[in-house]
Amino acid sequence: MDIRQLRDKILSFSLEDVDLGSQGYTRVLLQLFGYTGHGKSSFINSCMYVLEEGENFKEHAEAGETDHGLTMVRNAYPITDMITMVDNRGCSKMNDFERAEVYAQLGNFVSIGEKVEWKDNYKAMMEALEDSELEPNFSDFIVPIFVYRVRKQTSAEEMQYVKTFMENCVKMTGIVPIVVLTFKTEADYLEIEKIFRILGAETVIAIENYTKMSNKKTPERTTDILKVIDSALRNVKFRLEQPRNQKRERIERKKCINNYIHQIQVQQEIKKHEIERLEREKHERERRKKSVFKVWGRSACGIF
Ligand SMILES: Nc1nc2c(ncn2[C@@H]2O[C@H](COP(=O)(O)OP(=O)(O)OP(=O)(O)O)[C@@H](O)[C@H]2O)c(=O)[nH]1
Ligand SMILES: [Mg+2]
Repeated sequence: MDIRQLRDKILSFSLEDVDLGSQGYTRVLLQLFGYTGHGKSSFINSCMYVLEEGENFKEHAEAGETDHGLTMVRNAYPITDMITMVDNRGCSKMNDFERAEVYAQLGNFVSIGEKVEWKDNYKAMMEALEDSELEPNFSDFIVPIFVYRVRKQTSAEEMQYVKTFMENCVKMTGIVPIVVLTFKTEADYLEIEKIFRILGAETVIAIENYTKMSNKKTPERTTDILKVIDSALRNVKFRLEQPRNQKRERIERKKCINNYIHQIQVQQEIKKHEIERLEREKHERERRKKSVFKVWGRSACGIF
C-alpha cells in the first residue's frame, strides 16, 4: 500500500465498518504514555503532519526539552473525525501513587483538559477516582501507545516498569500497547526493538518524529508514522469483531485500578510495619547495651 492509500485508509476509518457495527463506541482514543522527553507531544504533531497535504509543519502539541516534563495537562488532539490522540502526562522516576495515576489516565478516569497532579496518598487517589464518576465516559475505544526514545542503554528498572505497564494495559484495555521507538537514528533501534518484543510487545515501530527543527517530508519517515496509526486501527477492528459491552468494560477498568491502588496501600502498610519493627529492635539493642555498660561500670568500680 502506498502512502496515499495508507493515509486515505486512516482518514476514512469508521467504527461502523465492522460486521457488528460500532457497538456504542464513538471514537478511537490513541493514548500516549512514556517517560518525559521521549517524544509523545512530537508524535502527535507528526501524526497530524503526515495526515495533511503539503509541508506546512505546525506544532499543535507543545514539545521541548525540560528536566521535569513539559506536558502537564491531559490534552486531546482530534486527528480525524473518528480518531483522537491524548497527550498524557509523562513519567520520570515514579512512586507507587504516580504509577497509579498513569493507570487512571489510561482508564480514562482523568478528564481531558485536566491538569494531572501526582497524588501521594490513598485518600487523594480514591477521591479523584470517585470524582471521575461525575462525567463517566463509556464511548471511547482506548488504544494504548508507549513512546520510548532509542538510546544506547536501557536500565533494568525501566524495563521492569515497561513490562508491568504492558501487562496492565492488556488487563485494562485488552490491547498490548503499540511501542513507538522515537529518535530512530540515535542508536541501534533493532536492539531496543528486540528487548521490547521479549517483554511482550507485539507491534514495535521505530520512527523519526517531524519537529520544528526537522520537517522535510520523506517517504520513509512518513510511512513509519502512518503505520503506527494503521496498526492501532487494526487492533480496534479486531476487538470490535467480538461482541462488546462498553459499560462493563469501564467497570472492569475501574476494578483493575481499584485493585492496583489497594495493593499499593497494603504494601505501604507492610513497609511501615517493617520499619517500625526494625526501629523497635534497634531501640531494644541500644537499651541492652546501655544496661550492660551500667553493670560493667559498677563492677569495675567495685560497687554492687
Ligand atoms: N531528533 C529527534 N528529536 C525528537 C524526536 N522526538 C522528539 N524530539 C525532540 O525531543 C524533545 C522532547 O520531545 P517532546 O515531544 O516534548 O517529548 P514529551 O514526551 O512530550 O515530553 P513531556 O511532555 O515532557 O513528557 C523536543 O525538543 C523534540 O523536538 C525524534 O524522533 N527525533
Ligand atoms: Mg509532551
